Amino acid sequence: MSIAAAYRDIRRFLIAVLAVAGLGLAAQAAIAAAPDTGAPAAATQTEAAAADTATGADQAAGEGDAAADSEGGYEHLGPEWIKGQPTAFEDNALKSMSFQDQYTDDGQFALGMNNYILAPVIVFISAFVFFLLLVVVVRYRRREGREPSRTTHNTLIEVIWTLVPVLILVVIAVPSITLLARQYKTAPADAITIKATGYQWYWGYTYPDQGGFEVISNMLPKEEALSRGEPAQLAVDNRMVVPVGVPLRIQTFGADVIHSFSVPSLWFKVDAVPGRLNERVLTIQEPGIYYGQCSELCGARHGYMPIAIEAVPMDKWRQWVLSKGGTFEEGVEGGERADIQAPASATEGAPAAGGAPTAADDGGEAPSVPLDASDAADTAA
Ligand SMILES: [Cu+2]
Repeated sequence: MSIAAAYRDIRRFLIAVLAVAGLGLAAQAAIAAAPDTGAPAAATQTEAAAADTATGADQAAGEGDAAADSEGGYEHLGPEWIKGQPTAFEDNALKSMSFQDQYTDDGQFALGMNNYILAPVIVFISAFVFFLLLVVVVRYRRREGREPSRTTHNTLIEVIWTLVPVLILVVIAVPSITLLARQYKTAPADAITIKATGYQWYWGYTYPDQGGFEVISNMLPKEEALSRGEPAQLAVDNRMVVPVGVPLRIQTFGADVIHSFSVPSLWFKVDAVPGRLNERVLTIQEPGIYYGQCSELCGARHGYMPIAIEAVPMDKWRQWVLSKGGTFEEGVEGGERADIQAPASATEGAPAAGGAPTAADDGGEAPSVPLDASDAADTAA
């Protein structure tokens, strides 16, 4: 056996090792991208809180100071109920780069499509192209002196490299269009309407079916959020409280500029546009707290108008509505309420931009406009 031949064998072995290592890494990435359904999203931050507070919505009463307001006997969910929030890189590097766990049917469908169709297709094609490139670079390098084939117009190869991509696109298109259609589904007639209005720079949640009261939601200062066991920059003074397991007709509206109502763990993002009422149906599967953020650059404090949704069982939600002075029409569940959906009446109760709800009304808790460096650094990420 000549030295050249041995050299060639070693080279082939090295290529094979590289290819296997590449495929292995790709497979690992695909597995890591799969949802970790066993553990709750908020593990590290809330485990301590959960340990001394037994789970169960009614037992949140122990979290006296965690409740922003408890009038009317309604106790807010404590931090052990946090389900939808981002993961820090330090806590779990892979999870911090992936999607949040999903708590709606659409979200689970979309996440499944990503994990079981898109990610494998991307990984396979990338690995395949990389492998071919590697073979060509090594095998036909000048020093070897091999003549590559100059084949042109090979019918079989051309048919293959046309049909295979078409098939791949069809495999992607079917669930993709299905997902699009699901996201455009209109809310059923008996859905509960909640209107989220974006203001510079906070959210207002109006409940037109329950008498039209509005809840103003401002971000909590960092220390206040952390003392309640909630994530800084995401915790708010008044959450958007909604019933779990029933369809909600979420309408969005911009009082001043375009905002965007976005909650990643609920697969929900709808722009809030001035002069226009957008809507999308939302059904949350489990009780819990789900955080989101304004996702349309809307001005200086765009990064300081988080969204916090508190999903609770229907009877608890009714209790909350009553505590806010809301009302329940008889027969509302099945009745026709088309008149309530009219944009004019829906916008009437909303305070003007910079109007009624100010920092002073909330006890001056809202941070003032010149941001301090630590806040800015947190949001820059
Ligand atoms: Cu905004």
